[in-house]
Amino acid sequence: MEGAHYSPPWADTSIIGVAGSSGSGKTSLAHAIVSSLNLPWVVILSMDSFYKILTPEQHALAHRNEYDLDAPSAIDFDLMVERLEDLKQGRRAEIPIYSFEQHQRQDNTVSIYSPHVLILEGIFALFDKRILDLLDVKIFAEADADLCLARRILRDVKERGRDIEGCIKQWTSFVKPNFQRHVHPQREKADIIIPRGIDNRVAIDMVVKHIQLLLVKKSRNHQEELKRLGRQAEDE
Ligand code: UZR
Ligand code: MG
Repeated sequence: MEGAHYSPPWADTSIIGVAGSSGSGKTSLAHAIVSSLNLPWVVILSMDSFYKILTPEQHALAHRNEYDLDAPSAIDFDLMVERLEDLKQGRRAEIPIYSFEQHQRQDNTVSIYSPHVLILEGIFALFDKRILDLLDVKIFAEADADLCLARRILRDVKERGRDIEGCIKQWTSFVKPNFQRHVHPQREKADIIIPRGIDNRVAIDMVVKHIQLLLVKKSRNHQEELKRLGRQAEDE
């Protein structure tokens, strides 16, 4: 794509969805795509931002690892669709910030304004029909369950303030059954299934090439549209 002239079609953010099991390497994959894309205006949006606000009772359960945060019902899809539609149409979107230690949304938000590319990653990135319609590329990250569990334990203990017993309890009561019921079926919706996460350079390069092509096409259409509008203005 070298040498291709690129003028940003501001009102048409390209959205890439990355779904897959907890611990399958979605976040790392998203980072690998961003660094290979090497564009100035790419944003990773984690679906964690859209966990619903819990009631005090639900909150107490969550702290005992007894609240199901792995079911689609835990996610505020309406808010997510609203914010993604805003971004897709070039409007600024306020994104909630979520704390895993506290199991809740923070008071502050972060603003995202019309990136060229947005990578949406989360266990249910390919779940809601309205979101699927907004996605330009649909990816499912695949990894063996033992690997996912091992990664999840290490991460949750180190970064999310959990203990090993709690992690395993959550895995067997919520993560695994929900994976089988709701996460794995999203494979059917994917354009590409990526095994071995960031070790899979071929898959990452293919995704990156595809996104670059997409941007060039959008840029050309945008320039043609500008020319057409210019001619129309002259005729009037
Ligand atoms: P990834 N999650 C929490 O641990 N705490 C919360 O307050 C909200 C979500 C977990 C959720 C899910 N499960 O398995 C995981 N629980 O975040 C998804 N409990 O994030 O795909 O990065 O693993
Ligand atoms: Mg993650």
